[in-house]
Amino acid sequence: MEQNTAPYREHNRTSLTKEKLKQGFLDNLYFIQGKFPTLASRNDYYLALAYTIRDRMLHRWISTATNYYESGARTVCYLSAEFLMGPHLGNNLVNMGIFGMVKEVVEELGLNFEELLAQEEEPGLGNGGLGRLAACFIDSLATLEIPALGYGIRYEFGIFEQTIVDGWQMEKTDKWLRNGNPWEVPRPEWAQEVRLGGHTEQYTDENGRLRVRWVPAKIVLGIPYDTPILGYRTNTANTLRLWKSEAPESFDFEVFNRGDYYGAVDQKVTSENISKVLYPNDEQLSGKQLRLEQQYFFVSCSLRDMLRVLAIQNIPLSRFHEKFAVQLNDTHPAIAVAELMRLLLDEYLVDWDDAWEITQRTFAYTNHTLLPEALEQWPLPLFASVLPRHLEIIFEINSRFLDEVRIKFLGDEARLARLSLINEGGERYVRMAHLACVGSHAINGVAELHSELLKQDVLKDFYELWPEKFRNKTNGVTPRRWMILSNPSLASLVSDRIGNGWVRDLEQLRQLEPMADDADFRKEWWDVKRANKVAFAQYIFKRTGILVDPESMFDFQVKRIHEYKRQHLNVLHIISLYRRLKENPNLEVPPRTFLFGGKAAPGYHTAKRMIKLITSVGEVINRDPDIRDRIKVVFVPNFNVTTGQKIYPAADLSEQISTAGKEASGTGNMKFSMNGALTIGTLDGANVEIREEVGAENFFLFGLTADEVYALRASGYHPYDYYNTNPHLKDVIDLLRGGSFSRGDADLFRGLTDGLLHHDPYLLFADFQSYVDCQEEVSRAYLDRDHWTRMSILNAVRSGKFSSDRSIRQYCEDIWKAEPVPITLLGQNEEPT
Ligand code: GL2
Repeated sequence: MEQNTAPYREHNRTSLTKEKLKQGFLDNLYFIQGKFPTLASRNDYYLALAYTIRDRMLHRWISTATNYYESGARTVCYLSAEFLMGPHLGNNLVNMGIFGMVKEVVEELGLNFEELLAQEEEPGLGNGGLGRLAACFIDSLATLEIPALGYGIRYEFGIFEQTIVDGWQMEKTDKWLRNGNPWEVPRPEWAQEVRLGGHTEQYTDENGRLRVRWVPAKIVLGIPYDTPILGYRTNTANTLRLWKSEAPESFDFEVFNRGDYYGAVDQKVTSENISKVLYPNDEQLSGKQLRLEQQYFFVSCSLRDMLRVLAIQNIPLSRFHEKFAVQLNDTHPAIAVAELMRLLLDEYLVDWDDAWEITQRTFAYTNHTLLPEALEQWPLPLFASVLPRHLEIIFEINSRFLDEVRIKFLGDEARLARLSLINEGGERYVRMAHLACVGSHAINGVAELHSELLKQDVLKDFYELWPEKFRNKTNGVTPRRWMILSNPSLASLVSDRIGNGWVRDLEQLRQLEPMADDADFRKEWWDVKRANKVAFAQYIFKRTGILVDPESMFDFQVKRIHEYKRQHLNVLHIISLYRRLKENPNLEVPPRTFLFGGKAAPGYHTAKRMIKLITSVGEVINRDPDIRDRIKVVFVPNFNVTTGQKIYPAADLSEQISTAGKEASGTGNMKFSMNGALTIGTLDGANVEIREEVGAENFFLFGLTADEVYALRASGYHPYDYYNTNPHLKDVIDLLRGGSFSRGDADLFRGLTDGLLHHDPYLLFADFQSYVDCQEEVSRAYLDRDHWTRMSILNAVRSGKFSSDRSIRQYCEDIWKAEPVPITLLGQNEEPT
């Protein structure tokens, strides 16, 4: 049906005048929420506003889909088990360029705009950096007008909500959908069937060829829920497509008709379980069957969805890899390699060699971690019980692959064992990283150092086999959410001087470099930071009851709680400073507020005790009258995207203190630097590149390098020797061991201190003195406000490299070969009627 779309432009639901926005808002309150103002709740108002904005996004969304359909453009598919989106409303307003106008509209209606923004439950469908990276990437893809889809799982429960009770972390389920989600549109007509379990059978087809049939034990339905993703001030609205699992009705009925009502109900429940909850483990494999089912579930739905699109666009199957560039965000979706092979071989009857060529040309793999405990492996029996056909295919891929290795490295049996897709040492496992490497044409790390270490260590054998597959793509973050939305005062200070071209081209910030020498500008810069700190101090008081002084240096470490990230090294320094202040009240150090935030995986007991350590040390210091508020320690509960938006703009100092060689990249480090915080950090992950960009003189460096860490371990590391020879360190550890921070309970932190004294796998003791010395340098620097502000300005204006737009441009050029497709809005050339 042909349709004139022009009338939609001046409609109550699409027009961007203030009057029409008001009318649209009131209409939505009435017709969607079924309320009038006296009865409406804050949530009703939020939803009415959200729908008013969504209405205005739909024209772009529909136009984008139409343009893509007509151009048949190459499409990037970003497969990720996590998308940590954060609240949509504010971001959509920023990207549409109507934030200010909508704020006015809402206020003219007598409502509190900030309250309505805060009403949105954030979709926390990710654990940390990896999931948030996916969110920044889809923002940049849309902004750069690249045809792209994000594919993932619509978890009913996202990352748990953290509360702190008696200093310990408590977890509450995240019921983010309970008040409705206005941003998603279900598309049941594009549901996909996913098979699980069962066995395989051989049969001979009509041409006499031996084929394999998979007879599954169960089938679940995947229902796509689509969310529009706007580019910044472009017409592009791409799609985030998240799959929800449901029981297929026909299946229910079969069991039901056999009279087994409870069996049918059971099946419904187990089917819905698949997308029920996000596993809250960060860089730790869970080994659970349900997790493998989740991975396969969303991968299978997504690949079938691509095949559906290919069919509608009449593109032959042999050109699958020309139509789609599929990125594997870590190994979570790596089963896609075997699934695409299975679809091509068993369902589309393509020959092995052709299928394999399509597969390899389709996929590219990003590795996100060097931690051995995070590399996914599935026990063979478990794998076989969930995906029997895929295991056969993986064996076949492996046998052909190992033949290739045998020829290249004649007689090198040890290498074959190391490279094999199957880990045969003892219990047998499928190695998902190996499957991803073999099935992809490109493999990348997420920061220069990380990509080098992959080549030298974790993926060394693959590098020696296929050096041409390896590259680096340093991470980035979106300046739309992490500057404009979260730090509007800083953004307008910048735009007042250089216009707003920097929002799409962050390198333009460098034009402000000379302003670092301008005293007036420095004053304005300081005032913005100061106001952000005042706002954050109020927030802290509300959330924790702790009063902090906005004059003090705000020193943040926010990220997942992990031993390798070394929050406890930060605590050791705090204790040593506390000790020195008690001994010498005249010590010349600026007042400092040490702020921590981050979640611990519920089963990671050491991490949970690290939280208790932070809160316990805080409890003692915060009420010690000798300290007179010169230092405070605060644990900010429930660190997530929303709290992050308040934190980065309020930071003076950013703690990036992981053991060198352990943090693949980090992205919080970039958000801090962009917002004018200085970094104290090791030469790890992207810190290395941040220091290169902002200048060594504007970065506080300490600690061993990755090479030194390696050498120290190789020569035998004895943490006890550091304890014995460094009286400051000994003092700190002895205070902890004596119960000074645990109300005399010498056992509370015994596990932590003994672990450090006898093992210290992350080398806290080796780096302790260097860290403490560097912190002294930080304190001295903060006393010189002018100089500090200068460094702060230079950090922000030299952070252009860390825009996710730069990362995405590089992925497009080097890996995806994807080009922008500018969108013409439908009806643009037609007269409104
Ligand atoms: C991580 C890395 O630990 C982190 O350093 C990196 O910045 C992000 C994004 O590339 O990926 N890997 C990982 O498994 N999680 C991360 O945050 N969860």
